[in-house]
Amino acid sequence: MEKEQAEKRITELREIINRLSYEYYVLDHPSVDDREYDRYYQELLQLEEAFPQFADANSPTQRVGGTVLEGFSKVTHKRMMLSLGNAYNLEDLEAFDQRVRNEVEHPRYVCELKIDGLAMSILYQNGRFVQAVTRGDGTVGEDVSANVKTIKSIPMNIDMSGEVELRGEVYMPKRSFEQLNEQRAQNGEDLFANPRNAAAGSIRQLDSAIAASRRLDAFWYYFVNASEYGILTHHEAMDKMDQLHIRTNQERQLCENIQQVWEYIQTMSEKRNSLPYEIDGIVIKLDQLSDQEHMGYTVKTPRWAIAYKFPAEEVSTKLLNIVLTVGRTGRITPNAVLEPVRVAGTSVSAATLHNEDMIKQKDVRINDTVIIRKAGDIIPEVVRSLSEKRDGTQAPYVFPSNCPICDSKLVRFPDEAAHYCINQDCPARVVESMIHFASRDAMDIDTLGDKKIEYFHKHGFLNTIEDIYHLHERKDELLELEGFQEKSVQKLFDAIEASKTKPLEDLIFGLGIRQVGKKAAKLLAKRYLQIDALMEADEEALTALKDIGEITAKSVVAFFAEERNQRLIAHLRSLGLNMTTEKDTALESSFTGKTVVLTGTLTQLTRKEAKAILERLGANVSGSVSAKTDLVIYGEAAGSKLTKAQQLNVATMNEATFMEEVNQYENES
Ligand code: 1X8
Repeated sequence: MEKEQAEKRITELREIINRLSYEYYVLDHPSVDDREYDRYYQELLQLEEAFPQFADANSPTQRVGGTVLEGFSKVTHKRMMLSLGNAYNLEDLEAFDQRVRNEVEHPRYVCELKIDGLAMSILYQNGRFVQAVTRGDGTVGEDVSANVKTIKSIPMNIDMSGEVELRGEVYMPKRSFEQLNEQRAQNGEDLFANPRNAAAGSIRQLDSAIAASRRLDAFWYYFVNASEYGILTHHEAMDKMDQLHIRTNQERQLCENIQQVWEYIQTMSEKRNSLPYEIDGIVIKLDQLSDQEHMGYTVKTPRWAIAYKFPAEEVSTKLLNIVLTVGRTGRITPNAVLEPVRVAGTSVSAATLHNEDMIKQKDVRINDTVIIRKAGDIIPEVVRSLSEKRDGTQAPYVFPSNCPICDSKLVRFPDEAAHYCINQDCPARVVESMIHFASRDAMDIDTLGDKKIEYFHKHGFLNTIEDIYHLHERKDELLELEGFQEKSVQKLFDAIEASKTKPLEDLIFGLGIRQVGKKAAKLLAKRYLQIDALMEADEEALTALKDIGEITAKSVVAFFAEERNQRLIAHLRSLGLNMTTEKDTALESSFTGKTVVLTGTLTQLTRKEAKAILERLGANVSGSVSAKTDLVIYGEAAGSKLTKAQQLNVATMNEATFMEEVNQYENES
């Protein structure tokens, strides 16, 4: 065959196959049988082999997988991928509607199914699929293009020039999930707990041939830059996506008011189980794009949309026992030991009972039949006990008066629901404190995990935080323990040594002061710069800090007032741990309360988006530069505003630095 002729036929075959795939995978309505499809496919394969000069990465023949990656590269989203705020009942929805009505005159909503899969962003450039990125932490995701490309319903070519960014959900259909698990059971492999985990596991495969074999699919529900194409409403954007042969969910519905939204929710709740894919709620969006823009964003979620979450699945099981665990602060948590039962995709055998009051209030007794569910679909909890099922063997639960670990008397402080073991040497507390100290968010000694700490404690190597830094002195003894070789022990010592230089905020957090979480620790570190200064701070000074309340202040003062804690700090200092931090000028809070001016052409986001981000970070965005301006952020071709800022000695920042700062902040929050 002639070259020109071959090229023409290749193009033609690709178009035919793409159309047939569209009919089959998107419309679910094939016009030809599999054999005919296969003939076209084979013809294309042969021609491409004979004429390799016409190869195209987006050809239908290139979608069977085969690329094996070393890892996924990180990609920063041009616009953050936010999560949605939740609504659990009509009241929540009415409150959302009220917030909207306070700012928008005649809101219309679009209701859609909330697909239980993995959020994904895909990008087309001049009609060609170029990239698929996972949500990640919302700011930075992973490039999973090779795997997403194997999802046949996703067109590799669309009839739209310029850039098109779409967001949607990659999921595993219920049937594919069942087949996959059946197959895994036969092969003696671990089963996936639910379709979402199976989809996530498949998308994380480095070998795209495996991903291809997993029969994933996707729905697309957001045309990110629709307004650039003159589209004015979300429902038009969805229609446009249909025209482009993008697979959208057809159950969407325009609603004129929140009552109609509620009716849609009722209808879909009934339809839920008969759908071939899992949904975990309904998404409600303001239809008018200008209204969306007007409502804007909070730090974490759009204000123009909300997710109604279906009530959690509830099941009954037997409560076999109640056992207490002791946290690092000495706080006692009662836990229900349950007869294992499947809830929301996983087997559950334990659930928290929170505290004594909760047990009393729900009158939960050992041997009761109880209703359990997963709060937020993750943490198992006991909803109530079924008293009608008692057989006389259930006595009201009496909360133990002594610590289950060290037997010292438990204390319940006024105004607190929890009991505490106040024995500072309680082994459970000691171990938990060390686990917390070494954990990722604290000193990040990654080779010193929970199990190892417990093991070392049991064998007398670790009794206090200080002991961690003396471990190397007992190297010979350690090497005698089972499973510890020269190499692993050295790695452990290196990690411990490296932790000595961790920033002050991590140390403060690692100390496990009650009420002092990651955020407060950072605040205290930045404010006091040295641990000595913090140790000397009184309640009044601490309370004066923004975001530090009275309870936290009291707790900090009490912690450092204790002699053993003073000794701990002194000891850690003598061991060479870092106890200071530099004054940080360029940090996320530098935007808070500042007057910021944007100028020039930004390349990574629009002016409006930059403004929205700054406002979310607490800045005041102004249009003109004056002596009152704190910061000018400039893009390309910045003109007089930048010059004026320099004349007035106003701080300036380029776009790249601004993006870095924003990302850093979003990563931390
Ligand atoms: C998440 C989801 C959205 C939709 C469907 N399923 C989801 N899991 C939708 O818009 N129809 S929107 C969304 C998000 O914004 N995080």
